[in-house]
Amino acid sequence: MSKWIMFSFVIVACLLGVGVLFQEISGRQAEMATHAQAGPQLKFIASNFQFDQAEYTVKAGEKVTVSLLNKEGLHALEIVGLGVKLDGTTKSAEVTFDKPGRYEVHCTLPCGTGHATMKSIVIVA
Ligand SMILES: [Cu+2]
Repeated sequence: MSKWIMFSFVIVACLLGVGVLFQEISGRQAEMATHAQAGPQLKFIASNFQFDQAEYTVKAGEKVTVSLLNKEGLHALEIVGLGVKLDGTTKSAEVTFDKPGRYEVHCTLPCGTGHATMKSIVIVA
């Protein structure tokens, strides 16, 4: 009988060990993913019916990761004149903004009553 108890303890200890190992591995992977995303970011957070900022500024000539996060509702965007389009399928893009200027950003997915006025500006300086 005590053999079985010992055996059970060994099995439980092994499972705990494996669990801790996996937790460490997934933690490290999350950390690596964060590092891979380093660099200039241009993040649009969309809700009904606006983007989180009225103006976004990026440096001219710098490679930027542009991304869209729908916090509320379903939205897509276009940076007019730069050919940048993001939606539910393409959630991020690497873009180098070459020409300084002001570019309009608007929602390209009919999302509801405030859709027509869902706009923002990207300033490339
Ligand atoms: Cu919209």
